[in-house]
Amino acid sequence: MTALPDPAALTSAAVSVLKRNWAGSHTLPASGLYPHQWSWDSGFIALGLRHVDADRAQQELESILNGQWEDGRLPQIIYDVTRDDDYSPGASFWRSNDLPAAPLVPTTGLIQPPNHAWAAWEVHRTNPDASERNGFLARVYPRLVAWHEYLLVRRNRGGNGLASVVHPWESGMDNSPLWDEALARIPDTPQHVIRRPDLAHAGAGERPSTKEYGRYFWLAEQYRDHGCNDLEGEDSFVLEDPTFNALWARSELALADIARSLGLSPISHEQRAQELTSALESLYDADLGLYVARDVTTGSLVRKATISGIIPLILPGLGQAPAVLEALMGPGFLGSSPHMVPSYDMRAGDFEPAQYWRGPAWFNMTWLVILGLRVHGAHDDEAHRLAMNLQSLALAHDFPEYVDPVTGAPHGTRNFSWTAALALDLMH
Ligand code: 9YW
Repeated sequence: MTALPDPAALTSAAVSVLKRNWAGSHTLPASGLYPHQWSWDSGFIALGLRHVDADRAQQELESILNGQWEDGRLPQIIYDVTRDDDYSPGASFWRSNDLPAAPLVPTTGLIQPPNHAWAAWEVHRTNPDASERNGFLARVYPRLVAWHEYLLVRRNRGGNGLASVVHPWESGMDNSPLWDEALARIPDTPQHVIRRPDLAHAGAGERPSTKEYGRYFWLAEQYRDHGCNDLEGEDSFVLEDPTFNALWARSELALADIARSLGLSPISHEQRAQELTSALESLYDADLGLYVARDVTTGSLVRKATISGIIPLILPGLGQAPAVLEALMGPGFLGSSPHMVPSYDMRAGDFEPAQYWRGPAWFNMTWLVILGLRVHGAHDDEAHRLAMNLQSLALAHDFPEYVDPVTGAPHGTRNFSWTAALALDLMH
C-alpha cells in the first residue's frame, strides 16, 4: 500500500458504514457478528463520528452512559433483547435486571477499556457549539467521573492503583497471548451450553477456540453468580493490562480538560493521570522493552510482547517511552514494515497472522500507535505510512475487522464500525 485513497471516496464509504450500522441511538460494531452496543467500540466510533455528525457522536456516548450501573461501572455490552439469539452470551445469560444495582437496560456485568472521557472531550473540542447547545459536557462529566471512581474503588485489586480486568473480554483483546497462562488455570466446563452464533459471520480459524469459549463462559458464570460484586468474588482471573490502564490515564487527562472547561478544578484528574502513568512502570519489562500484563493472583509479570504493551505511548511523560519506541520499530513489530502494527510479536513461535488478537493488525490499535508516535514527536514518516495504510486497507477491503499485518489480507467481519470511524478520523 503506498497511495492514499481518494478522500471523497473514503469519506463517503466510511460514512455509509456508520449509517448502516446506526441503530437509532448508537452504532453496532458490525450488524451481523455484533448486534448490540459495545462500550469501547462506542468510544472509537464517536471519535470518527464527531467529524461528520456532532449530535450523533454525542448520542453514541450518552447511549453507552445510559447503561451505567449504580456503582459507576459502564458495561461492556448493552443488549438489544430483540437480537438475543444472535450473540452469545446474551441478555438472558446475564439477567442483569435481577440485580438492584444494574440499570433498566439489560447489560453484561463486565466492563471494557475506558476510552469514553477521552472521546467525549474530543467530540466537544471538534464542535464546541453543538456540544454547548446540548449541554453535553455538563451532562456527561459526573457520569464519567463515577465510571472512573468505579475503576479506582472496585478494580484496584492489585493495590497499586491500576485497574484489574477480571475476564479476558474486559480487555477488549479477548484471546491475547497475555491471558493464556491465567486461562490455563480456569476450567473449560461451564454449566451453560455454549452456542457459537459468531461462527455464522467469521471463520472458526479467525475466532477464539471452543476451549477458550468454555473458559470464558466459566469465568463469566462465576462473576455473574457472585452478583457481579467485585469485592466478594473469587480471584480466578485478575490481571492488570497496560492498554486498559493507559486508556484510563489518557481519559483522566481528558476529564481534567472537561473539568476546566466547566469551570471546575482539574487537579484531581491531573493527579490521577500522573499516578496511573507512574503506576504503569510496575508493568514494564526491561528485557522486552515494553509493558506487559501482571497476573495479580500470582504477582508475576506475563512476559509476552503484545500490542497492549506499546499503547501506553499515547501518554505524554511515559517513563519508558524511548525503549517502547525502540521495541515498536524493532523486528517484532514494525521492523519489517508490515502494513499495520501486528497485535503480537511477529517472531513469537505462536504468532498467527489471521487469528484474532494473536497476530493480526487491528485498526484501533494502529490508530492508537499513530497517536502515540505523534505524542512523542517520533518517527513522523512511520506514523504517516501507517496512517496511509490504515486508510487504504480500510477502503480496499470494505472496512474489515482486522488484517494480516504482512499481506494486508482482510479477516473477521466487514463493514466494521470502528475501522470506518478511525479511518475517517485520520483524514482530519
Ligand atoms: C467477541 C465488538 C467487540 C470488541 C472487542 C473484540 C470483539 C467480542 O468484538 O469482542 O465476541 O469476540 O475483541 O474488542 O469490542 O467489536
